[in-house]
Amino acid sequence: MPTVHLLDYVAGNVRSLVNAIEKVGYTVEWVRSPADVANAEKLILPGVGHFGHCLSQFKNGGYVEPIRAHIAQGKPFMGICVGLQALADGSEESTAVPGLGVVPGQLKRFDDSDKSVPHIGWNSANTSAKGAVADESVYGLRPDSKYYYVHSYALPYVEGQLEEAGWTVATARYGNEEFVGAVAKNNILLTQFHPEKSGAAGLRVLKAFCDGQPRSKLPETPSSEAAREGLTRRVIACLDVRTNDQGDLVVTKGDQYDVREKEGVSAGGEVRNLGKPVEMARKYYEQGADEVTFLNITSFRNCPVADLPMLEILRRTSETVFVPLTIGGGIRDTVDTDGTKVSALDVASLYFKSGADKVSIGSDAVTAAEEYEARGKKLLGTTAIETISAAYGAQAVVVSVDPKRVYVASPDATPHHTIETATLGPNGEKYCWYQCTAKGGRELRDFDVRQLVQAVEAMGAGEILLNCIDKDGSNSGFDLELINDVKAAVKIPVIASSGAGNPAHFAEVFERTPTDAALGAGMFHRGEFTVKQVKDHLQAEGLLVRPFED
Ligand code: 1PR
Repeated sequence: MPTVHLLDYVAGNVRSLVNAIEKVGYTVEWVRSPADVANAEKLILPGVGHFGHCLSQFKNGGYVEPIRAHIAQGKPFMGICVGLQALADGSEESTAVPGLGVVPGQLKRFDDSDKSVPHIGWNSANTSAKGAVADESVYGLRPDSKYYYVHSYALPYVEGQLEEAGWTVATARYGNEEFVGAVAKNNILLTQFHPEKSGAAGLRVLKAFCDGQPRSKLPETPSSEAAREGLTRRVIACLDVRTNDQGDLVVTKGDQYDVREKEGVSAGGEVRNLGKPVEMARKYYEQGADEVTFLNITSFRNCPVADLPMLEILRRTSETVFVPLTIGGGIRDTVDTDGTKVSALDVASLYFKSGADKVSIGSDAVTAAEEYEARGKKLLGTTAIETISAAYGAQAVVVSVDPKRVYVASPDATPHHTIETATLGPNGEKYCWYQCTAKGGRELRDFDVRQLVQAVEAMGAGEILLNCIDKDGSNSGFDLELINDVKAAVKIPVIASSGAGNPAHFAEVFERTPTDAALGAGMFHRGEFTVKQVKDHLQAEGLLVRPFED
């Protein structure tokens, strides 16, 4: 198989990129020293995390001049995400560190006064009238395709500026900000999105780069509706995984977190077995899931470092599933079976190396947030959230929240933040607060959800996975009051979870709350609805979704 060289200078999930390159028919050779760059014909520079950190590593490693030489010789070069940003003049994220100045422009942070930051999800990379010929596809990009982005800083699009310098530009729109999704010129292709995480649309871009096919004909000119720009409504399939009584890792699903059968042939307390994790993840990918999340729900009973089956599940899933993968369960400082201390960062690194794009932290986040509050909101820099966020970027750290409603007669009855609720309590109470729990709902804490989400946002979490124990497995729709309350408290994206029972529930949560994504589990696992049916319904309601491409 022909080869592509990949520069190995940053942390992050390069496994998915390797898998995607192999999927399009190439093998990867690693560039592990500046001297290796000279051997590369086609070179890809991946990048995640902090602009300044990446560039410093890149410069200290002695890569700047070899890369400039590679580009100057006219050899194919592709930069992905921070790999694009590194070639700009500089970034607001790290003003002291200049970029390589190949692409004119300064990266700016998205304005978070009217939208969540980071920008996470599927958006366009539309070349129409931005330097491209009307019916031409640049590196396989199509105006009606969507690509996976995850970043807080972007190159603002200024009409005509890059085009005048000879670049073809593909743009995306987030809120009222138009930014550069990809740029191409001669032998250079730079994408702000992750092609390796963008399903078939992204694989097409990688293939066009690897095949040396910068221009091709668009199969058809899409309608303006199909080419509508903007962040799509993200639909996530979640797989709760645990060992059943026979010792097999299975996908399970609880009602209010109780995963044992209550009726039917396996009644009597067997762990519900809804299928095999890798096969089910693939099925949801093929149905058009925008992301797949695995939660190892009994992690606290075992040491995750020894929990090799979850690592294997990720490795196998990332070979066939080219959308973002999140893994949760047991991300915390721990002690291995041989007594060695293993930091949360090391645990997370193992997962990232195995194909995860994000880790989800549950119980440990509650403890860390309580301690942060008790210290008078001072950051320590040593918590799992902080260390993983510093090394891999905020976008790689999800905090999974497992709250439970506590009803009170009036707000004065508790020191916690309450909401007035339309769903009255058992004694007609009109107010409730949301109590944080840990260890899968087993431990109740004197800490409310607002305290938790604000603390973890300050610590560097990039996203909240907002479950609700009262709603979990109920098929009665999401807890809209909880979601609205949490959205009002933080700037980072929120994933609504728990209670989805049919496609209309997804439309409802997107229409009646500003949630950034919505997650379903049981309704998909039981085969009642497919992800595609949910997305078709959202589209019929006029909501923008990512079209599934084969
Ligand atoms: O605490 O860092 O080890 O992480 C453990 C993780 O496992 C947490 O994210 C926690 O939410 C999860 N977890 C623990 N116990 C259970 C359980 O069910 N017994 N599952 C559990 C939580 C909740 C959602 C679920 C939605 C949607 N699962 O992921 O998929 O509620 O369900 P639905 O659409 O069927 O209503 P740590």
